[in-house]
Amino acid sequence: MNEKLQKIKEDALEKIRTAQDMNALNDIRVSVLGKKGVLTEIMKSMKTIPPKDRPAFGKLVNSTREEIEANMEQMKKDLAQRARKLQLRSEVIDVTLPAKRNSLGHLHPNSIALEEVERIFVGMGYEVIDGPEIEKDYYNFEALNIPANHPAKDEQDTFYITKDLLLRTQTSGVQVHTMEKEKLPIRMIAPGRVFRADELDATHSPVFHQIEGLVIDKNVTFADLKGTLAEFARQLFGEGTRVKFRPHHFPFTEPSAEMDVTCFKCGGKGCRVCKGEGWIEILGCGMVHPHVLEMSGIDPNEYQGFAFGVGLERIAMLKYEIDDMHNMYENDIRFLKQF
Ligand code: 2NM
Repeated sequence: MNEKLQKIKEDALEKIRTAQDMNALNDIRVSVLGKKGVLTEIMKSMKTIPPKDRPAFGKLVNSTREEIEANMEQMKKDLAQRARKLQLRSEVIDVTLPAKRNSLGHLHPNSIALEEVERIFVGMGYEVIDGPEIEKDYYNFEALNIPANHPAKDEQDTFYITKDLLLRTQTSGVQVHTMEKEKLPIRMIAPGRVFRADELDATHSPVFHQIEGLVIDKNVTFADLKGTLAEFARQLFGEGTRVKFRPHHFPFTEPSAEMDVTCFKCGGKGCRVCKGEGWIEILGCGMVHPHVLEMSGIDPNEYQGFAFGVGLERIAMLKYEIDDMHNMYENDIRFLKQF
């Protein structure tokens, strides 16, 4: 009997020692200590041994049970610890690894330059106004005093959709809509995409951007135009920038001029940016032609205005020293990232 007990104990301890998880341990508990377990069964065979040996045998069964239970308890703790270790190892995070970089894209030089120009004019009290890219011939040409036989109206230069509809070649149509609709005075700029039937080369593109400005008020003179545009040039190209106006011709302004600025790179000595000239042509401007005011319902005897037009690509390419127009339309991220 004692040997049988010894064998049960050794079997049980060996099974406990090699148990792989809690389930295995539980199976051992049932098969050894459970109601029908081997240790319980052996207690029931107590009556087959002589009465005088029974207390000693009972003691031995109890101590065996206690030893098995203690081993089981210890193994339970070991298994729990082992499981926790495995879990921690599988969840390890290397906090010294570099973070993943998100690629954020980049503003186009046109967008950077436009924000700058808008900031300057909004700071002087101008409104930024949008308009349609498809215009009636009237708003793109006729209302701007551009006659039917003007070379700009040639099909070689303008994308016509129908006889009367076209892709705007300048944003002046927006100014005409504003003069027709809005109350006076007006202080506005109209930035936007414009279209010309050009091939893309180093300095031309069939699609480009213009910012045109318009001021209409009582007693507006050419001095207001000069002061405004000189201040614009100083804010855009730097405090030391000087400006000069050369007589020019536009059908929609009289008198008309082109404005040059001293080269922001060399200060006027002559360099690569200004092609040795010291001066850079930056915009066209003039006093709004009385006929243009009249056609939009404004009395030129009561109100006068000045207007100007700037090429956005030209400004951006000058400021960021970009020498080929192709770069402005390819949107190569390696190019865009530089500004
Ligand atoms: C330019 C040059 C000079 C201009 C004129 C007008 C309007 F609608 F008010 F008559 N808008 N923009 C203008 C004047 C545009 O671009 C070189």
